[in-house]
Amino acid sequence: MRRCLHFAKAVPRSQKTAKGFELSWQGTGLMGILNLTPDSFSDGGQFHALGDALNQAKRMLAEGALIIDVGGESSRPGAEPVTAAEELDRVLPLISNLVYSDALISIDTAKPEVAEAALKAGAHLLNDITGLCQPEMLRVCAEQAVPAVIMHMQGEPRSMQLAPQYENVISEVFDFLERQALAAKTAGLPDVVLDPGFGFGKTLEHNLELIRGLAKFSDLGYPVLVGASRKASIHKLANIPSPTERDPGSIALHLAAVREGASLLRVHNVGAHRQALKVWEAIYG
Ligand code: HH2
Repeated sequence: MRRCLHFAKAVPRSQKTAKGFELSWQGTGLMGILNLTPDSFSDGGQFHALGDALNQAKRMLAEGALIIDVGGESSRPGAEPVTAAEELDRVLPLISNLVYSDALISIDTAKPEVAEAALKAGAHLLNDITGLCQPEMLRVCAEQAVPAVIMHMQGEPRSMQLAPQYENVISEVFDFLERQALAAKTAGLPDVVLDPGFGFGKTLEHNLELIRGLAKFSDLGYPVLVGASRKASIHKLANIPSPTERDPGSIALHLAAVREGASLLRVHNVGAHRQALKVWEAIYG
């Protein structure tokens, strides 16, 4: 399980090394979700005002978030795409303010032009649900010298949950992540994080299989991130229609992921996860 990430330049809380800068963390790192969208499935519309978004970022940092993941476009199943201009209008004011804190900021976008502008405004890494498949994304990250989260998705958000199909979900996701990590290295990115993409073109059984088989992903030598927070699988398993009431199920999925090698979790409720992880880590170390 890798618990550090390499950067080409100094980022908050990083240490200088012979090759650049390294951010390392104890236990499991939490990436706090901050969506500046009207339609995200759980926090949509909640942080529209800049003040509310900043307060939420501060709150997540105080609760122990390692990274704040800023997003301006929902990727929930069936979500309608937004233009790059609209997405930038949503995310840039927050990023421009957050750079004055000691937050490590990731930009959650599938658009190279949004990534480029957000990174220039001060975001420290890219979170790409399209897994760096667009050559432009590789170029942007290489030019800005930032690491990226490579996430696996089958299809695209509008239709990905209609009929997801795999012969072997673990090996297909593994092969994709291995290929894209190599592409990132070849393009010159300082580092990557690998994410199997819980809920992105996957049935409930595919999602559970990926969590059970997650240990294999650590073999690639990169930090592994899982983002199951409040997702529909929890409703399918425990009959909880309201996403905001799915934190207990999120924590259960995430602790299983940590047991199988995840060192980063993407979550809505940072405080609740921190509490659960403290207890869990006291038992398993
Ligand atoms: N999930 C979502 C968005 N971005 N990024 C990564 N790396 N991994 C994930 O699992 C992931 C992600 C979807 O969740 P959310 O941002 O809460 O909702 P929405 O897409 O509706 O804004």
